[in-house]
Amino acid sequence: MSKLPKGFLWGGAVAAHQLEGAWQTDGKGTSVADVMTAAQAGVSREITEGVIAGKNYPNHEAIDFYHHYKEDIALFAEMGFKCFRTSIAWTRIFPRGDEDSPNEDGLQFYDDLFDECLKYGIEPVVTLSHFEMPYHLVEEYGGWRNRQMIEFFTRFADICFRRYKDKVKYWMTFNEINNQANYHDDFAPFTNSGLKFAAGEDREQIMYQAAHYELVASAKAVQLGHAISPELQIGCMIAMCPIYPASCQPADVLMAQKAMEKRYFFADVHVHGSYPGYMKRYFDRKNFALDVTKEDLQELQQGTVDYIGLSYYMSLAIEYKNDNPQFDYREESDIVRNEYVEASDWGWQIDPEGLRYSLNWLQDHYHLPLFIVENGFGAEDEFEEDGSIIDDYRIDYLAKHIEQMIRAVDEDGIELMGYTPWGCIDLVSAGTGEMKKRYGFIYVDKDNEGNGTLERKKKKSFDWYKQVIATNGEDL
Ligand code: BGP
Repeated sequence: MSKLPKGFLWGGAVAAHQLEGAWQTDGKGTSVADVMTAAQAGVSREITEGVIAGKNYPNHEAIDFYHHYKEDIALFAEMGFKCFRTSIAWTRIFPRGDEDSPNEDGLQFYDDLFDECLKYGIEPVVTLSHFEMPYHLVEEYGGWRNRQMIEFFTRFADICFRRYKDKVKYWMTFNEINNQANYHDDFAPFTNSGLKFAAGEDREQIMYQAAHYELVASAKAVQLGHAISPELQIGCMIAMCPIYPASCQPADVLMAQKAMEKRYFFADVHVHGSYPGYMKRYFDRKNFALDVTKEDLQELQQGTVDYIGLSYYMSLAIEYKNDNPQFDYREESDIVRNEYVEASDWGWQIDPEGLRYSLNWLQDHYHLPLFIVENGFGAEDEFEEDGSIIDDYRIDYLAKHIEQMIRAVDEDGIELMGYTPWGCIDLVSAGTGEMKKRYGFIYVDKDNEGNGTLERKKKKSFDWYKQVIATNGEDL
């Protein structure tokens, strides 16, 4: 007897700009992801120093899902997917973002894509904004630092809900909305909110302002969607990365609690429709002059979400440093290595029990159904002599996480809608811009330099995941 409910939504997850390619096809406009060279986007870290320095983020072609989607969805169907999470590229629908009417060719592409999924009984699960927005809105309006974005986004959301309401039941508004809180890093605020910072600007204040406009836009979108069809399930999407105290010293425990508050208050606003007291105090203490109107607060109240989508890859640990009297979370200096868990080649700490902990934490705080819409292991795959890819490390990671997920449902009573591992087919890494950091059950022949035939090939994990789905998680 399976411990997961019947109808559990097994599937896989991707995002438009990381796999579609076809960046200028059928009237698509330029998005933030399309201009992410080191120089233009101000992107830091590996992207400036690494393999694609001086080039565009390799999403212009990516894995050309735009022209291969039928073949790819057939492979997902072969694995037994019940759902497929993707995003709609805003720039296919509104190429510049501020037009009055949408681009019909872009709308048609997603009609065809969703029809192809439904042909196999695969439910599309759709994120409206997954780390991209029309670049025109960044250049012309400053991205989400500008209140006008609310209007542009809700127009986009409205068109999508109306057009696809009979094909798509599960929606999410903003991918990993809380990740933009990493404002020290140029990458997260740029991809989430189209923010570029000038020297000397108060980045943190601008980020919270942008986040507020996004939260209001999300709440308005939820209301629009429900008015268009009460059948629609509209969720938020939170990057879940629990922060443990480095020790049981009370100051470490309090520090971890404060850090969790700063990272997850976004979910409070989405779910409860208001800002928690500790964030209001924080804004006051920092003297942030945020543009938050009475009408905004009403919108937040009226547009609370139906479920929480979450990504889970790793956990973190935090230590209290004596120079931080307010217990204000500073990821760059207070986060420490957790010696009890291992890490991937990219330093992501592997912690399957952290997934069970996260599901319990979220359920305790929000009392809403949960949906794991990302989880996975980025690794460099190598071919065996016979041309096969034996990705036991990926199977091991996923099996251990699925096991903890099942225990959360079975032993802890978590209400879980489904599980869609990230990058079910190899795609461009969001954080590093690399192709070599692969997550897929399906290998795609494309390298960091943009070379390759784009041929698709099943890895060992393909058959393994097929069996997991067929047994509803019994056979790991
Ligand atoms: C999440 C994003 C995805 C994705 C994933 C893996 O934060 O929602 O878009 O890419 O992380 O990250 P990376 O691609 O950096 O390995």
